[in-house]
Amino acid sequence: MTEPESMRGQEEAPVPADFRSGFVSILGRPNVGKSTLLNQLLGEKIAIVSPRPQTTRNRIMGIKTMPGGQILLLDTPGIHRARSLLNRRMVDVAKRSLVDVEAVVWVVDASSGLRGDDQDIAGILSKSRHETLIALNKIDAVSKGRLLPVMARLAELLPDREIVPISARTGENVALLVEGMLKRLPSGPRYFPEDELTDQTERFIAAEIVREKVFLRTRQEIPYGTAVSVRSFEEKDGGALVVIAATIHTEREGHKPILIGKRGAALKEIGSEAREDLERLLGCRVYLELAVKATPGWSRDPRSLEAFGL
Ligand SMILES: Nc1nc2c(ncn2[C@@H]2O[C@H](COP(=O)(O)OP(=O)(O)OP(=O)(O)O)[C@@H](O)[C@H]2O)c(=O)[nH]1
Ligand SMILES: [Mg+2]
Repeated sequence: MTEPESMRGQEEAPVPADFRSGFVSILGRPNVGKSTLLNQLLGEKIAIVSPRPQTTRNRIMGIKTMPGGQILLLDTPGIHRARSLLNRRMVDVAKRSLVDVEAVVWVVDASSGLRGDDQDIAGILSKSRHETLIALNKIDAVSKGRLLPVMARLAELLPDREIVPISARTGENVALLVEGMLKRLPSGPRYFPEDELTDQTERFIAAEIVREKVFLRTRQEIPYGTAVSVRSFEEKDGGALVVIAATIHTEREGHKPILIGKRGAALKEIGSEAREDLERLLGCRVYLELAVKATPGWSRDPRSLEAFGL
């Protein structure tokens, strides 16, 4: 999602003297709403979201530019006690995101309360030098009375940090969170052009959107055994059409017929839902061709993981 280098920075407004900028990592255990928060902060959906834990597998940067500053937001995979190679890598990605960031937003889920993984994260953050803000998320789903004990427990786990109760879904109090982040950033330049939203390529986002639809439509171990690669991504008709060919890889041969469905019905639905999202994001017509391929054991094989960008 970038413009050509030569177009950058040409007609940009000058940066005021008190402009602030820097990296903020969005951390938390799986499923607390980190990606929903990133999308809400940007006002655009660039990170995939699902009701299942461990949806996000990569570090995704979102760029929020305001008159007073530019926040480089890092959405990260959920931190948990991982066993599998894939999940251990995901957790490493999240932990590594702490290197070189100026501040951290720790997202916790008010609707489920605090869990063991939250305690582990509090442990990590209590030892880190980072300025930390706590986003107590999903307040739209709980009564005020239930927030207080969670806030008290948070203050025990990680004393003296600002807690901002928010709803990443509705946007309630998210502006307050932005203020808190900005306050914690040093003065600095505008690193990216104002209209740039992410460092992810359109190709990567296309693969992710297909994976989101698989996560939304499949159950049990199937979504976790799925990876998506984009075979080709071509602009046609002077940019009026994008033709994308992608492959959904399954961990097992037996998962293939489930993803394809009766006479291809399941795959067709995944394809048309993904196409609608892609058309909205790319602002043009999209032709999406999907194939399903069994790549047994990919999630345990370091080379396959690398090939999938994991
Ligand atoms: N009610 C409510 N649901 C939310 C809110 N924020 C996120 N959710 C839901 O929580 C689920 C998980 O959201 P994600 O944004 O994918 O969570 P995540 O922390 O990125 O999860 P991983 O990528 O798996 O670590 C989805 O079903 C979201 O719709 C919120 O503010 N209120
Ligand atoms: Mg996520």
